Order: sequence, then structure tokens, then C-alpha cells
Amino acid sequence: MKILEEVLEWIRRHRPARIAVLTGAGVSADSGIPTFRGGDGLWKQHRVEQLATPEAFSRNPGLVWEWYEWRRDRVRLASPNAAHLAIAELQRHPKLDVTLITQNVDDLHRRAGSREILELHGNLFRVRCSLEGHVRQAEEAFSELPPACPCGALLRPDVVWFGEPLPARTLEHAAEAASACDLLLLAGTSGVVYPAAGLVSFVRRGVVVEINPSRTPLTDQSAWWLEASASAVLPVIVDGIRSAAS
Ligand code: BJW
Repeated sequence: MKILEEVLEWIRRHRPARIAVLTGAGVSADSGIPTFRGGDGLWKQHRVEQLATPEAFSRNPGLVWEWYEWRRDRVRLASPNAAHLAIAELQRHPKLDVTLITQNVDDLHRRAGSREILELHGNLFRVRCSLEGHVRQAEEAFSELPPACPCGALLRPDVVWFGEPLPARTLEHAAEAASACDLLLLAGTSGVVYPAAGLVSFVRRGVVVEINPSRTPLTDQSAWWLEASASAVLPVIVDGIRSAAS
């Protein structure tokens, strides 16, 4: 692939040491996790915009929880793919400063070995009391839906729904990493959900390389677009970065 060769040549010449990686649902697609938008993005005829909102939860918490339990089940059965593993390997390189920013809530980056992860939209395996706000891990399936907190209020997934603010410090760190990086790898996101998509605008001197089988609104802000699956291309790019650094 000619563009991949160009990207690898740029890496050889410029030896990027500060790297930011921004991932979206497409990175988990090759682990069998459906993306939100596009062909497989519907669940029982509902679009994500109809389920991932505080209003949907108030209206029908049982339905929203059914969706989340279905997704939690799928993710438990899935394994990290070559893209998750390559990113984790990059983070372990002693000479590189790698910030992983993800919109994904599926925990597959952590299961692949990544330890420092800026989770912009929360995590499927945590729950929060909808009244008091306490957060706790919740790995196992609930026997009753919707689950309740001991205080009597409903538990909700500890994720960020439309209209809700992202965790402020996490978003700030992500913006700092984008602003300071030599290279931003943008993998598997449709680039339509803000403020995550806006992080690309923080890149100052770095270059943006997009990895996505489809064009997105962020393609024109990228120096290169690799029209490919993240699991096929990220391991090659990571090898290139590691060789250039050593
Ligand atoms: C592959 C592949 C392979 C396939 N390899 N690639 C500015 C402009 C317009 C609107 C707004 C704006 N600022 C804010 C808004 C409103 C709103 C928004 O963005 N709306 C737009 C959709 C119109 N944003 C918000 O409401 C955010 N909150 C906010 O702004 O708060 C402000 C506030 C401040 C102070 C007080 C109060 C409020 C919150 C957004 C939360 C998003 N939440 C979700 C659900 C999380 C929980 C859950 O998972 O259930 O996050 S929605 C969903 O979309 C999820 C994802 O993280 C997110 C992004 O999706 P992603 O990852 O891009 O997936 P897809 O499916 O869209 O794309 C997959 C891509 O992969 C595709 O491109 C494929 O081609 C590709 N692909 N196979 C590589 N093998």
C-alpha cells in the first residue's frame, strides 16, 4: 500500500517520540464488537442516539439496561485484537511517551495490557448510583434489571451519555497530549461525536494519521488516511515507530 509506505518513511525520518492515539469503536470491530453507526449499528431497531441519553434512561431504564447487559455479555466473550495489542506494546517502549485516549467503554485496551488509558466516555464495567453518584466496579451480569443501589435508587452504567459532560481532567489531559504530540494516530472513529472529535484540532506541530476503512469528517484534517482495518495496519505502524526509536 503506497500510503502506508509514505507513513513509514515519515516515521523513519522524523522518529516521533510523543505519540497520542485516539481510538473509537472501529478498533474493537475486529474483536466482534459492533460499532455504533453504519450497517451493524442498530440494536433492536434503536439507534445509539435513542438509547445513550439520560432521557432514555428516565423513560425506560429497563430497556436501556437490557442494551447494556447485551453489550457487556458480548464484550466478556470477546478478546482484544492485534490493534489493541499493538497500542499496548507501543506504550511499553521506554523511549516513547504514548498517551492512549479512547472513546470506547469496552475495557479491551486494558485487557490488552494498556495501563494508562484516558477513557473519555467511561467504562461498561463500572456502575454509578443515579442518586448519590458513588461509582463501583460491576463485572458480573445483574440478576434483575434495572439494578438498584442499596440506597434504593437506580444504578446506571458509569458512561457518558449525550448531553452529559465528559470527565473534565481526562478531557484536559487528552487535549494536552494532542497539543504536544509529534504524531496522532486516529483509529476507528467516525469523528462525529464531540468533544472527542474536536481533539484533532488541538494538534499543533504533530501530524495526524487516520486509520479507517471509510472516509470521515476528520479525514481532511489528517496528513494521511490509511483506508484499512486498525488490526491490520496498527501493528505495522507500531513496528515502524519502535524501530525508529531504538
Ligand atoms: C473501523 C473498522 C476497523 C469499522 N478498523 N476502523 C459540537 C457539534 C455538534 C454536536 C455537539 C458538539 N459538541 C457537543 C455536541 C453534542 C453531542 C454530539 O457530539 N452530538 C453529535 C452526535 C451530533 N455530544 C455530547 O452530548 C457529549 N457531551 C457534551 O458535549 O457535553 C457538553 C456539556 C458540558 C457541560 C455540562 C453538560 C454538557 C457527550 C457525548 C457522549 C457520547 N457517548 C457515546 C455512548 C457512550 C456509552 C456507550 O458506549 O454506551 O459514546 S455515543 C457513541 O459514539 C459512544 C462512542 O464512544 C461515540 C463515538 O463513536 P465512534 O467510536 O466514533 O463509533 P462509530 O460507530 O460512530 O464509528 C466507528 C468507525 O469505525 C467508523 O468510521 C467505521 O468506518 C470505522 N471502522 N471497522 C478501523 N476494522
